Parts: sequence; C-alpha cells; structure tokens
Amino acid sequence: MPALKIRPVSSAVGAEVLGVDVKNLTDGEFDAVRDAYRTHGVLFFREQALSPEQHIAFAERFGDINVNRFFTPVDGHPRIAEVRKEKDQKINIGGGWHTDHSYDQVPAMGSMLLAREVPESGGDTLFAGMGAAYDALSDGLKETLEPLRGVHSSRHVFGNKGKATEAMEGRIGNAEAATQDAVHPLVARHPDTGRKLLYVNPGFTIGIDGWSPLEAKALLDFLYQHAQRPEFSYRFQWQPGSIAFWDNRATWHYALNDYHGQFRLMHRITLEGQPLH
Ligand SMILES: O=C(O)CCC(=O)C(=O)O
Ligand SMILES: [Fe+2]
Repeated sequence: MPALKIRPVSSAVGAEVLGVDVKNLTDGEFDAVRDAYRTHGVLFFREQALSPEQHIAFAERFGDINVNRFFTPVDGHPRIAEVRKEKDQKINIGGGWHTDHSYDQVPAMGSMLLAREVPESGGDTLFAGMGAAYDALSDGLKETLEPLRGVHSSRHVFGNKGKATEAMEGRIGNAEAATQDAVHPLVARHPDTGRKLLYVNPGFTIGIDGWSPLEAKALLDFLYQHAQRPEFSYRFQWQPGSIAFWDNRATWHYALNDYHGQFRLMHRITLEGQPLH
C-alpha cells in the first residue's frame, strides 16, 4: 500500500485520506489522521471493507461511542445506528443542512458513516465548513456574534410531534426522550484547535438566548444563507466501503434525497464530544 496521503478536497472543508487500511493503522498513521480530522473537519476514505466490529474498533481509537437515542440500531450492534432509506420511503434522514447532536448539553464530537449499499446515482452528502464560514464574516458582525448564545433543541425533529418522528415511522424512535434543550456559544472554539466556528444550524437551532423569536430568525436566516454559500461546501459521492468521518462542531452536512425508488444503507457510529466554550 502506498504511503498515507492527506489530500484536501476544497479550501473550506474536507480531505481525502489515501493509502491507508483503517483496520491496521499504525500509531503514526493514526496521529496523522487525527490531526487531519481536526484541520479539515471531515475526512473521506475509500474501499474500507469493514465488519461492524472493525468499524467499532476504528471509531473507538478516536474516543468513546455515543449511542444516539433516536436512531434504530443495526441488528446485533446496538452501538451502530442504521441510516437506511427503503425504495418506497419518501423522506430520508438528514435531508437538510444540520449538524448532529447540537441539542445535547455536550454535543457529540462527530460521526463516522460507512456506506453499505448506495444508489446507482444520487444520494451524495454535502458538507460545509463552519470555520471558513465564520472567517468570511466582517469584523463588525464577528464582534456582534461573540457574546451571543444559540438555543438548540431536538423536540421539533425527534419529539412526539417532530418532523422526523412523523415522517419516518419505525426508523426513528424514543420520541419521549426528545426533551432536552441546550444553549451553546454562537461562536464556538474548536475544543482541540481553538479555531472559531459558527455554531448554529438550520436543523436544531431554535433561537438566540435573550432575543425575541423574530429578531433571532432574522439573524439566523442571514447566517444560514451565508454559511450555505457554495464556496464553503463540498459534495461527496459514495461507493460501498466509503467512509465519511465528520466533526460536528466544525461542519454541517446535508444528505441529498434525490434517488427515489432506490435503496440506500449506511452504518453510523457517533463519538462523544466535550462541552463547548
Ligand atoms: O446519509 C447521510 O449521508 C447522512 C445522514 C445524516 O445526517 C447522519 O447520519 O447524521
Ligand atoms: Fe446528520
């Protein structure tokens, strides 16, 4: 196997990791991969034919596994969540810009998604870099955002009347657990690098602490429009055995729902994070 190579795929977000077998990473290779994850926000690997046990072992090198309380697990593997779309299913999981777990007091660090079966075409995932999105704001707006805190919730998505709960009967469960709200800095420091990140997302941010809903909506709408600019994003095309390993603090993602009538199955392991400051 050729030597490990990290190839950035865009200036704002993402890098491809070439020349590695993630089942057998040396300590030196692991350090390089972990550094690249911190720098680029999402890493892509190809042709990694991992068993569920090997997937768990690779993920655990980065930290403790967080079991998502809403997703249906893979049969026999309670720590792996299934991201599945049946042929006749209309709605997919993650079909809008969001970052996972921002509704938790201590948001998960990231997720490692492994493709099992993918449609012939379609079903790509978009990623956006929240460090680049933050950097591109004016100094004036950066100063305004600095003391603000975003309010995040899972209720409107995973709760009893939540969007995902109603649309994806059977694939999402445990609605009664969707009671937690969390408040996080709107400009978060990356826990490992200290880089400033725009930490709000259209999926789970429901307001700004101390602001009226209308005031918050105006500012959040602007920030969402800004962060969605194409130059902050990258579009990843999956093959079976592809892995995307993203950092929830530093990126957003968006699973495209453009493959109706075809089946898609991914396995997801989520890793615990740290409180955000
Ligand atoms: O299926 C995908 O590409 C991503 C789905 C998603 O949002 C997630 O697994 O967190
Ligand atoms: Fe997601």
